[in-house]
Amino acid sequence: MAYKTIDGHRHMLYSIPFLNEAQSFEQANAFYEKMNARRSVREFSTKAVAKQTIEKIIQTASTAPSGAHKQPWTFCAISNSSIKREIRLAAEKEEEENYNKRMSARWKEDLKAFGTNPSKPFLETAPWLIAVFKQSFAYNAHGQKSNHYYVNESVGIACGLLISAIHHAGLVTLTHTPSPMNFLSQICDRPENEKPYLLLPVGYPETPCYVPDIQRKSLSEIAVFYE
Ligand code: IYR
Repeated sequence: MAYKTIDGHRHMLYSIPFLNEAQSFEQANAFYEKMNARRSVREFSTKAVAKQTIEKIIQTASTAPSGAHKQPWTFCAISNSSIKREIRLAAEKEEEENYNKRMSARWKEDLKAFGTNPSKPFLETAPWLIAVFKQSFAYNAHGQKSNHYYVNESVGIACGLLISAIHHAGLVTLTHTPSPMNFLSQICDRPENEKPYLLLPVGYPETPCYVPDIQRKSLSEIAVFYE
């Protein structure tokens, strides 16, 4: 029996390939090794990335679980150079304000290891920018307002999958949050139920490419086991 009905709604039979303990550890370890090699990158090559690759990466992000399966996200993928330039100029304008006025001395001190500053050339050099929008609510086919739930959690999870998919495709990205980023709503012409969430340049790393020499926390620093 492939289906059963619960409260009038169809549920379908589901299974995943069984992995024994050794196979499961092997896969867990291999994926860790893969993901541990991911780094946030700020130096992008101008080398093109095929639109179909970006499409698949976005489809992967949209496999994320979401509150009541509302999938409260919109991914705007931009390769158009004049739109990228417009985004760069607007982001740099906000970042100038941030670095010179809004950010505390301690915050700027915390960022020194990353060598960041208001200049964001990667917003033009990267072949693609993905602007992620969260949908606070939606309108259904009848024009009625439909609620969305756990929007930040849902879109955050989708962005995690997006970043993993980018890495898996041999590409790099940066979780960029120019702040405030309302300018993205205007430039991408998004409706009022959508708010900008993250801006991710996507492409190949520049060669050579340098990243900060930083360490990840150890397992004992991040996990507590209750056995
Ligand atoms: N948005 C600024 C500042 C910045 C803030 C944090 I927290 C970072 O981890 C990195 C940068 C910028 O993009 O430069």
